[in-house]
Amino acid sequence: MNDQSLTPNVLKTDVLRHLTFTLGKDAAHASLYDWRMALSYAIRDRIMEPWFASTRRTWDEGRKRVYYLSMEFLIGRILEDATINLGLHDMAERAMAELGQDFKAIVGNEPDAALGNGGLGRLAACFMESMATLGCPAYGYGIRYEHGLFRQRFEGGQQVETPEDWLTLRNPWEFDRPEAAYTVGFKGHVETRDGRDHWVPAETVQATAHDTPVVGWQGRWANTLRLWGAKPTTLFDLERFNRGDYTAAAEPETLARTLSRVLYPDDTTYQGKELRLKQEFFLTSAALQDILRRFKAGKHDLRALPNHVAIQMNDTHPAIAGPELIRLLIDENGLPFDEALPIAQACLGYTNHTLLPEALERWATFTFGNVLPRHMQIVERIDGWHRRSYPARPHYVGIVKHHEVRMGELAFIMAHKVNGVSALHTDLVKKNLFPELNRLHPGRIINQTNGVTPRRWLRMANAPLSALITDTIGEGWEDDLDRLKGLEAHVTDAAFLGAFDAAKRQNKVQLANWITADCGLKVSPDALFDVQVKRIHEYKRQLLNILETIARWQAIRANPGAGWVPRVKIFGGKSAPGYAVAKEIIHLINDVGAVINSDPVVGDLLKVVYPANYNVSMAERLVPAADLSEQISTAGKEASGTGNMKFMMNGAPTIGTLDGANVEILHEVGADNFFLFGLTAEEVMKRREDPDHARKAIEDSRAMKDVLQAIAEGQFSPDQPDRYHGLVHRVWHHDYFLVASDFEAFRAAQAEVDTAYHDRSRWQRMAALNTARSGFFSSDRTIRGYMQDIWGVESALQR
Ligand code: T68
Repeated sequence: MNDQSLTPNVLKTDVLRHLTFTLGKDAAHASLYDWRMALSYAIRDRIMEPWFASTRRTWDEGRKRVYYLSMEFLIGRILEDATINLGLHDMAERAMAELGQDFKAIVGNEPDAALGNGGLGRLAACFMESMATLGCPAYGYGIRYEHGLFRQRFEGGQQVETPEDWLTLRNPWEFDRPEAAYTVGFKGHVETRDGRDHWVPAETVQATAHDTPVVGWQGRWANTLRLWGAKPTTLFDLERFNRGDYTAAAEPETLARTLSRVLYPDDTTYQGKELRLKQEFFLTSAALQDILRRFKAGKHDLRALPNHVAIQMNDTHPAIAGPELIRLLIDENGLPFDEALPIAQACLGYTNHTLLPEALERWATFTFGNVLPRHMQIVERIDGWHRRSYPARPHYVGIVKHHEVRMGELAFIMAHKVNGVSALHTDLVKKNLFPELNRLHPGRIINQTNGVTPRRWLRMANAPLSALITDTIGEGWEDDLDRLKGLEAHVTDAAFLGAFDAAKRQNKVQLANWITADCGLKVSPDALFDVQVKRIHEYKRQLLNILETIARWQAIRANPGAGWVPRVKIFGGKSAPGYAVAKEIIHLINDVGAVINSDPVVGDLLKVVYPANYNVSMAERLVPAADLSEQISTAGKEASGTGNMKFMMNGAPTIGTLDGANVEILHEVGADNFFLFGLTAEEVMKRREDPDHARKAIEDSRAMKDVLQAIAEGQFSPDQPDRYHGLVHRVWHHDYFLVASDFEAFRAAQAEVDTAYHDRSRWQRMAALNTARSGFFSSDRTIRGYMQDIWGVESALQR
């Protein structure tokens, strides 16, 4: 839907009009922020037509809608992405240039919307974009956190967190909807009146909607991301205020504000905090009330709900949706439990993102029953119903056991489909996580391998490569990514490979300049850029990577003239603030970097870079410039990974284990174009049975011993030689993630990388084949799978 009436002159006029009348600024005194706001409003205006048209068509055609419930949406910046999807990029660039402004600087002025921790939140954002591109009528429901994920700084090499404040400046993308407000209750008690149960909450807050339009490729369709902010239900206790009790007078406001104040920064551990449970219920209850209000406006019988509504629970965080929907149906709409239950099940789907036991939500029945007394009753009823209806074997645990409510089991039982996020992960969900439920409900667990949006992660982030792709295979690959296969015919063409390499080099030069500006470090774009960016976690094994870096440093020092391939080791990522071991690993990476980067013996042969505050925008710089993608988790631990797909699309071969979606990447790209190493998930389990596995592996590896020795001696912490004694001890004695056992295999794979990189045309061919074979990992493919297999929703667009 390219807006034909729009010319650079019209756009310029729009920008100036917004500058004057929306922002009240004279162009002569406008700051970069002002120009960014004015351009954002001008671009936003162009989303209105497809947005309204999409809503109208969904109503008129009585279409089923998808409701994606997620505690996290890691959107990043919006302006450039919206501009590209509307087909207005070149025009905007020109219009701004004619106004004397630099488009790149303007889009770079936008703060990231960092309403997520990592993969799970970013997946939700990619899904929103793909649903809009595919014309899948959908709402995303989340929380409008005042503070997204914390900002990371390094002090003396250690992570320091400061609050993130994306909302201190105005957010041009959201529309406040004070009229769309719902009351959400907590605590209190349950009363029985006329034979029916009623929850009488002791505390209430108002959830108010803030809508952001999400426009798909070529502006053909737009959906809504509706984020809830919390407001007090009673503004202010005037009586208490007049008595001089100012703090108590403001109590309702305090409760409300804390609810949507801050995103919990733990990505894979679960803390059992009451406020988190309240946030989860706040999101879920507001969303379900909104869904039922919209459904009833269509005047349908509630029994038809599943024909119009598909609700997806992004992990168990919104798993209270099961009991809350039943509560709304029976307590507020008079349906009997036996009718409400199958209606709720037919609407609900549940996506599992992790097998890590420490990440599985389990609320103490005390906390759960205290915050949500009515839901506690309903959960017990669901559990009882399930135990009676599906006779399980003795090891079955159920939903409520040992004074805990198990949210995974609850989500499973309340959903008609449960999905894993990669083939391997789904297999393990069946075998290890829910074996008994899988037996009782065969066919309920299905796979939907993750994907990423090629609009943001290729077209927008990598302009040079995108231009080459279009030159080579023509237009239209952005929403039909399998067409990248067409590049394969060109990988024997030296001119094409040269152009592919030139695009990569252009990105590397840009990144090198940014690294100099951001970290004060010079790196050579001729070096191999070896990138590991993701949350810092033991299972992701940044430790393995830095240990190999130390081994490489030692080997270079021992023989500097051995024809080394120069490397830049790039790390990025945040640790959960309370995760001590992850923080120690961050400290070690920075300490090692300080020593290596100032070692004149290695010079350009090895550099270690760790820019602070990794986020979506930083990923957009790093991914297109990477030569090598590090995906080295302990097999069986990474549910899927999505960074791995972004690197592949951008022509970076993977060095990786057989974990998560790496398995499928390997399958697509072929073993010649992937550096595979390490124990398999099965071997990992076996290996752990040997209590001596780490010691044996270390004794078998001269390099590993030397590395641990250097760390233990304090070579990287001369000011505090015993700094890493605990860490070294853990590798020897509690190496749960098998760093020692995989170390030599990793080193060998890295040596193969060097060999392959030496051979320029071989490397270029590998890189190009990674892009050419990445079509499967478009989130469009993933969303088509959800639409067909889970939601039963059809596209409103005909292609
Ligand atoms: C990630 N999970 C998986 N969790 O680790 C990753 N958890 O393998 C997968 O690719 C991705 O999900 C998408 O499926 C997460 O990112 C969280 O961020 C998280 C947040 C809060 C609580 C628990």
